[in-house]
Amino acid sequence: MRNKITVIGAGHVGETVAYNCARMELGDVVLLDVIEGMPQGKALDAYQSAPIFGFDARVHGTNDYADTAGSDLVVMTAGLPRKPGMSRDDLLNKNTEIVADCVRRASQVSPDAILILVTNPLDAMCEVARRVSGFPRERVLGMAGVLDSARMRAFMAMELGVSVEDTHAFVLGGHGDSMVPLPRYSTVAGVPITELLPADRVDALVERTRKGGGEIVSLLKSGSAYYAPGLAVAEMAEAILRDKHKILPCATYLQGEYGIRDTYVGVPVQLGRRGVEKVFEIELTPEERTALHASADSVKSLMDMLPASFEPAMA
Ligand code: TXD
Repeated sequence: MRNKITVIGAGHVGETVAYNCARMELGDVVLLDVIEGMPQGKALDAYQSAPIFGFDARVHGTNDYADTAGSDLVVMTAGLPRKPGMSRDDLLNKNTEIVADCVRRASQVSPDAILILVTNPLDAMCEVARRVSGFPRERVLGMAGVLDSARMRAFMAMELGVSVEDTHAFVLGGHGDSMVPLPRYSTVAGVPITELLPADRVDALVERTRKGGGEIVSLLKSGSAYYAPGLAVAEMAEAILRDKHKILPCATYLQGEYGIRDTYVGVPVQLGRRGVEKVFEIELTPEERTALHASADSVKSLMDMLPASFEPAMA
């Protein structure tokens, strides 16, 4: 039997997630949005590419949560994107309302699903979903590190003129300006970039990675990035649904790892059919550790602004 994947929010990121999951034959996809007709139209268009591409996965558009029942994976992309000059945190209040409502409805009809959050501010939205769904931390995680690492890899390939396939990058921390790219763990064919580039070029790469989302927002003028974000989610979905035990940086609820507790923050985790199977604690220098803690503190201050209690999904 095929997996069932629900994507909530059929905007730029949602449609890209849905299309890539179908194209990769990860399962049948249900694309849901509040706007009537729009998810149905996009789903039909996506499915009409199946005969050309040659993938066997249905794509179904809907406005009704009943159609999402029994999903193995629910990807949450609904919410407002940033406008130029806005920080991800400026989206907190409106997107908290949207995410709480969507996760409540989705988790009621798919109580065994794994939830991947995409909506910004990412780490705080993961916490909203965890509290509303009541799911264990293994089944509520967020996409940011895969995208931020891909951005860093793209910048490394551009800077060094090498194949993107030879690059590997690690970006930890919250999905915001305080994220922590780790040049020591970022390599080209296994060689750290700190040995390949002068310090000022490494610093420039780190800075461009931190501001990678904002760079696209200001170029686009309206909306934010979606090709790389959509594919980053599909990579996580594949690791989970194909039980690959793949190690990827994901927003995860830490319970003492890295000396951080009760906060979502991006760290390397192993993803498989049960969701987050293991949190990896990699060796950090005192400076890297301080930066990770500062990033976790900024996530925590945002989490403190969330409503004290949410109506749980099973109420
Ligand atoms: O790395 C990351 N985590 C991110 C996050 C990378 C890129 C985008 N990131 C965030 O994802 C972005 O800041 C936004 O918060 C979300 C979605 O971004 P997208 O670019 O897809 O926004 P769109 O195109 O505006 O789409 C949002 C859709 C739109 O179709 C709305 O009608 C729908 O969300 N929406 C809803 N659907 C269902 N239910 C409700 N309540 C609802 N409200 C809005």
